[in-house]
Amino acid sequence: MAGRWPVCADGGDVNSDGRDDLIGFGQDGVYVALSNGASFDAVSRWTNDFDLSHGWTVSQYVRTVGDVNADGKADLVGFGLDGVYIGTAK
Ligand SMILES: [Ca+2]
Ligand SMILES: [Ca+2]
Repeated sequence: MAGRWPVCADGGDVNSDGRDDLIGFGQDGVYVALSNGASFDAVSRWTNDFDLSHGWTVSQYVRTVGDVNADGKADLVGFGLDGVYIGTAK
C-alpha cells in the first residue's frame, strides 16, 4: 500500500453484499478492504477526502461509518468543526 497505514478504522458494508468490509481513515485518504466472506480483498484507496490535507486529524475530529441514506451501503461520516460531512458510497 502506497499510503501510510490508516490511523483509525471502522467496519461497515460499503457494497451492500451483506458482508462487513474494513474501512480505514488514513493520513492521505480513506482505504477499503472488501470482505469476500473468507478474508478481505486487497486494500484500495476509495477517496482522498477526510484526510489530513483536508484538515481531518484524529485527535480533533471523529470520522466513522454509517448508512445515512438507507441504500444498504455504509457511508462515511465526519464530524468537523463547522458541521457534519457525509461521503456516500457509490
Ligand atoms: Ca461488503
Ligand atoms: Ca448509504
